[in-house]
Amino acid sequence: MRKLVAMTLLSLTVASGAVAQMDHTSMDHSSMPMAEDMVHAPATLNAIGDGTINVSHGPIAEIGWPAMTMDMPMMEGVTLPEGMQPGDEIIMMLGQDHEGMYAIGGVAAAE
Ligand SMILES: [Cu+2]
Repeated sequence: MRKLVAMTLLSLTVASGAVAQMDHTSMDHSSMPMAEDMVHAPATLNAIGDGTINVSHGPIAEIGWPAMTMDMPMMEGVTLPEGMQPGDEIIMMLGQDHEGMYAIGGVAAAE
């Protein structure tokens, strides 16, 4: 329990440091967006590629996308949860890169 509290305090410290950095006028737009800024959308995982995943998703109103099946690039360093495989229902977290292109910043198993 004591360890958990210490870890929570550490992550709060890191988070507030990140916020201070984001407020800076020379903000680096190529940095990975924070999870809470991402659009969360349910999808079916069809195939796992090299740095991409193929998904079928419904309409995503937040970003004006219709339902489609597509290859989505994954942001650098993003990996799938252990044991995830084609056919699984997922929640994809979409963020924009510095050119405004959407890419996957995180994947979670759908509940
Ligand atoms: Cu799509």
